[in-house]
Amino acid sequence: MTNVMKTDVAILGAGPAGLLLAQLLHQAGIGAIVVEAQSRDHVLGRVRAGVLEQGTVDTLRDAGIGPRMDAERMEHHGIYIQFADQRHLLDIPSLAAGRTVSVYGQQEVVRDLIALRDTGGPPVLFETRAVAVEGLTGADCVVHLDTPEGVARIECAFVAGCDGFHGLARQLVPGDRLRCFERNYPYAWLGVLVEAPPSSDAVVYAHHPDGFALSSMRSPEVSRLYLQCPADDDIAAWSDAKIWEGLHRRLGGDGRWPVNEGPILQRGITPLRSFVAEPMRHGRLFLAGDAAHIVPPTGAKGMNLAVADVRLLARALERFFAAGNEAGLDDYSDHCLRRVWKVERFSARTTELLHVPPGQSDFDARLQLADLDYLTSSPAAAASFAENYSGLPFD
Ligand code: RFL
Ligand code: PHB
Repeated sequence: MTNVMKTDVAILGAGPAGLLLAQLLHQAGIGAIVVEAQSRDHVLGRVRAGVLEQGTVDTLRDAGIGPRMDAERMEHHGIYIQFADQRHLLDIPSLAAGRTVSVYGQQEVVRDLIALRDTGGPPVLFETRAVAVEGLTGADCVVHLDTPEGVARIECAFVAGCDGFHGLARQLVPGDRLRCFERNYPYAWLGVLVEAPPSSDAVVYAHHPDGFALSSMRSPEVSRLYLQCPADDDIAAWSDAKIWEGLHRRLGGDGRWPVNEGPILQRGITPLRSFVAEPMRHGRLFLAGDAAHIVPPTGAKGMNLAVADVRLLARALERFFAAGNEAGLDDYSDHCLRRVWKVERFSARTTELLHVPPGQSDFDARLQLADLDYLTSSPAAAASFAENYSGLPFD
């Protein structure tokens, strides 16, 4: 017999977007069920984003994941921009009205949000894939599920599509209603998680003639490092020795800023992409996070954008369930997209500023150095960068 569940909001995906939405709805007394195609261990083990805007930290704290995040996050008062053999500090708080950014791994945010689910409120059904949805433009909808126990379904008033770039939700919007905007980049990031203390007290963004490199961290004992590599590169082509040689050369400044080596705990290649789907609503379906938009990771914005969407969606649903007021739901897509496009802009421009495209002309290489010089020497340029990096206002 088919298992039938009923709730107010079915949430597809237990990434940061889906898990945070579940918690915010729980706080507002709205029913929800989260379905996640992957296993719990898989979701907990994914190493991804690291930088949280102050608004994201505040939102997560209000959502109740504060204590461990506040004890373990590393609050940063700046970032380094390195190019032409010089390293420049951008003092983010002094440039952006006191706002800071924090380094706290996405997998820790996910772990904290799953831990909250284990103590009550909406359940997360792992290894449960949404395979179809009916009734999005009718009075109620039904989400059909594949579960380890067989097929099941959720009857609900709304569906939140928080199932990432490769999920089902965006495909539920009819082709003639959806417009997608996309850009692919001719390079990718090779990322390594390393058992070694961070090589610097702040995140370092390095432009080098061989390509971009980034030095970040996850804890006082674990570093996170990235190297620009060709878009079609194979991780098997990168021996440990080649990875370290690339990192020392691009980040090390001939020994002035040594890169700490250690065992490589995890490695992978991530393509870089900019993508926006419009609109972010179709009937009873609301898209949030990577399901609706992707940014290249250079600006450290992906998870922060997901949090911004979910804040708005939770507030709109709250107004609907408390007072039948649909204004927030009607405005959701336009409201999100105004901020999304500004963050797309910052992420694309920062990517172009720091990476070396294949076949770059000498003229473009000089322009890029002039851009970097302008950013690190003009207080106006630095303030504009810091305003975006520390996070544009939510509203
Ligand atoms: P997620 O995290 O992809 O979660 C979607 C979830 O949906 C599940 N799913 C389904 N579940 C049920 N039924 C279906 N049919 C389903 N289809 C899919 C998936 O299994 C998955 O668990 O999306 P969400 O929640 O929108 O979160 C987005 C963020 O994960 C992403 O934007 C960031 O990781 C991007 N990102 C960064 N963002 C930052 O804010 N700061 C950073 O410093 C930063 N660095 C990065 C990044 C992403 C990276 N990679 C690997 C893409 C660095 C990297 C290398
Ligand atoms: C990370 O720590 O993984 C990280 C930091 C800064 C970025 C992207 C990723 O821009």
